[in-house]
Amino acid sequence: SAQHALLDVHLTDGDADRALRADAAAGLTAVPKSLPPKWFYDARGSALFEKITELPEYYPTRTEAALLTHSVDEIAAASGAETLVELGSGSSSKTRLLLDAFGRTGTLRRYVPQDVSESALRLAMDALALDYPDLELHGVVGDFTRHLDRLPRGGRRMVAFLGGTIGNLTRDERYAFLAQLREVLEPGEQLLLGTGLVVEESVMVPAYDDAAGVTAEFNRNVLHVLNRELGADFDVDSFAHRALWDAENSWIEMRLVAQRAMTVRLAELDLTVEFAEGEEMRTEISTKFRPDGVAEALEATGWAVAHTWTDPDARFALTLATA
Ligand code: AVJ
Repeated sequence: SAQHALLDVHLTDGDADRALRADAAAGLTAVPKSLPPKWFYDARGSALFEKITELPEYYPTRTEAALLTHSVDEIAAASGAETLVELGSGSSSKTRLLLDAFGRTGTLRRYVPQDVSESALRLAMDALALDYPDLELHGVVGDFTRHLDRLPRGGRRMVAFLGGTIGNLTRDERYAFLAQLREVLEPGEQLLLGTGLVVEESVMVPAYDDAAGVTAEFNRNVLHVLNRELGADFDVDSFAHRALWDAENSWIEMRLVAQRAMTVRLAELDLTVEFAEGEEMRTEISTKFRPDGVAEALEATGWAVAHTWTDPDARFALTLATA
């Protein structure tokens, strides 16, 4: 394991299991039914998401990566941070772009990756320890919606929240998240926020409904997770994938559509749920922003926008804000 590396664990397998039970019980008994997107990401779901990022239709990941490649030296120079915190650190390619740029400006001392998966975090930290021997590593296993107050303090921090993941939150959840993050930081510390922007519907919808059907498999994977973890008996292939643009809410919504009437038993919850033929269950929202919408949310929650970088097609934005 990585030398000189610290790892704080605020989230155990038992915590995750309790949260899944609570989310499934609430979501499957609600009208309409829904499930939170965080349960897509078991090992298979994470692998399917990696495949999604390579699809021709799924532009957000490669757009953000190109934008970051192009702007990372400006970001590091504008930031001057001593500690880089990354929320949902998952894959490390974006991390390395940032670490290399901060290496050129010479201010960075410490990297604090935060993720829900302890195993993923350990693997990422071991690899980083080899390639960045002078960098202090301090991993945090936790949920960014619940454990922001446990982020290690000290060394002027920049918190990176990339990938457009903030789009998975509703407006209320987003404002609460931004306000809480602002609260736990010291004045002058920073946030680097990645957000998907509103573009043509004909570009956005296929990104969530690809021709090869990878996103459909990713969407249905949440039912495999419930079958395995909660002893459920979802007939996974009897649910169809649907993606739509909700203009009023400015989000892409993914749903699973029951192809026939079904009775599903969740043994571990002692719960039986009925699906009508054609019934739709929401599994994800992915909010897309107008550029001033990002600034508005930040300013309303106590942040000052320092700079915004956008790709040439205005599909994605990186915003640096100061607490
Ligand atoms: C990783 C959450 C940013 O919302 O675009 C990809 C997840 N869902 N295809 C997104 C996702 C369907 C993705 N995020």
